[in-house]
Amino acid sequence: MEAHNGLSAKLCEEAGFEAIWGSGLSISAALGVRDSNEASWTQVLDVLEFMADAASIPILLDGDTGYGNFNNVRRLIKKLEQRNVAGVCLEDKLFPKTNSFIDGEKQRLAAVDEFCGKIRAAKDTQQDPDFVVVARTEAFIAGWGLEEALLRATAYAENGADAILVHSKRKDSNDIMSFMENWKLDVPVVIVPTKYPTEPLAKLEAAGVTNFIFANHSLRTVITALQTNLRKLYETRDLMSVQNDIVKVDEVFRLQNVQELKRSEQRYLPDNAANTRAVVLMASKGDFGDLVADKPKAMLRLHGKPILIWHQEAFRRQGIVNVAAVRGYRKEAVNVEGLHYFDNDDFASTGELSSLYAARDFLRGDMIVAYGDIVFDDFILQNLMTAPGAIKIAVDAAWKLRARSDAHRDLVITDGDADPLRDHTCRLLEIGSSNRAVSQDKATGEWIGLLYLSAEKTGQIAALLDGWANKQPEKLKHGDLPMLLNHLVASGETISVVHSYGHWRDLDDQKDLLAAQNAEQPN
Ligand code: SPV
Ligand code: MG
Repeated sequence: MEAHNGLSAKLCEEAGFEAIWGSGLSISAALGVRDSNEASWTQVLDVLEFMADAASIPILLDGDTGYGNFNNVRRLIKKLEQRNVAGVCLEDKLFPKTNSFIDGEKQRLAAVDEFCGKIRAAKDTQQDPDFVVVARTEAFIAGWGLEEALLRATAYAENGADAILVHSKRKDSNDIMSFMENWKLDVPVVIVPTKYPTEPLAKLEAAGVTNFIFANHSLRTVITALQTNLRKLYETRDLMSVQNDIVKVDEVFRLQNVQELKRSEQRYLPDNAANTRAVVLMASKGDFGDLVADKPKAMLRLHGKPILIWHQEAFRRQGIVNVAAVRGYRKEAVNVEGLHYFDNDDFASTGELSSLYAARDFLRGDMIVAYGDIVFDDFILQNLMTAPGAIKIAVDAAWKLRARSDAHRDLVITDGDADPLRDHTCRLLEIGSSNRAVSQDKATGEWIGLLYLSAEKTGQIAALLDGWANKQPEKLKHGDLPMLLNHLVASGETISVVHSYGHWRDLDDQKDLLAAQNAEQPN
């Protein structure tokens, strides 16, 4: 059965056919060119490669005249074998060939001895003993008749052809039947009954034909379907006019074996971003005066968009679609679509850990925990996600260049020298929190407010917070994230510090917001 690309090859196999005809006519037509060697042989080879990858049944390439002399045939055979193509059919015409059904009688045939040399060259070149070389005679097509057909077929068989293809353009099978009556060699005969479709194959089989090629019926099916449906769509401008006549998109996915990719992603992409969740802590009011009279600061607009949407989009660009926000102050004004919401109604008297714990049900799997009042460039989050480590924080090594509102909050001390170029990741030793001051002299950077936790660490921290909720509620109530990080370091956890230089802002007050609005857009 004919195929002309990977998809049609796969459909041939699914329909049950035993082998594929890589038709020169169909491949060139599908490429939008004529069957006159307008597509180069390597362009045809590229199509064959897709076909061979898509189907596991054997493919017989319609190799036309072999695209040149014996030497071109040798290279063709080598390349076909490398691509797992099972065989080639060579025809005794002259390069550049013309399709047999176009002015066939005017077409010149190759000299018999020259063509026999091509067959021998092909057989001598093949490495796989199962590779098949079919010799096709166009004697009937070119108007020479039975005698020439038999003479040529015999010479080709004697020079090593594995099968003979006898082509005819009569509307009946008389050429073929007379050929079969006189064919005495033990070499199989293949036919292409395109022009005599009313002849029962059983009759030809009884006459000794062993192989039949349906040479262009996939392509012609596609053309019919396309012409019908495209016309309907053009005329009606209504997708429903073809809806019931076309396969569902899911069928396309099935043919592409999308499931296999999904399974493999699970196997080979352990840090699959699609499984990562993010939680944005945005419950507190902040020092924003009138600007936050009716909404929390995460809903303040920066370059036309609420800060919370900047977050949502930044996460989505890294493949994180499962995002939660913990609301508090003016929670009713937080209306960004597509987020999970949790509420810390005690926001005025509690700290960040209470907000994080408000999202307790969301705390599972790989997680990003983010402050709600920061904006950052994509690479900061990307580096945080891809750096090694189970607990990671994004830290700005250029912190001294920033005007900071707090003397030591979020300043980090690490075991490295904080040069992001030399020392991309090092370990956190200590971080400034509301209950711990760190020395500015020893600080190597400032935590940006992005924390990454592997699924295992998310689970452990959720359990730790459960314990505090039960036994030390005050700790949970007033603790901030740096305090949690210091606790983890003290209990022996490794927290990796992922450094960068600048390219982020925190928006602590109106001055920050104004500066951010006047600066370049993030990303
Ligand atoms: C082809 O399919 O390209 C063939 C068969 O060579 S035919 O078009 O009948 O010549
Ligand atoms: Mg052809």
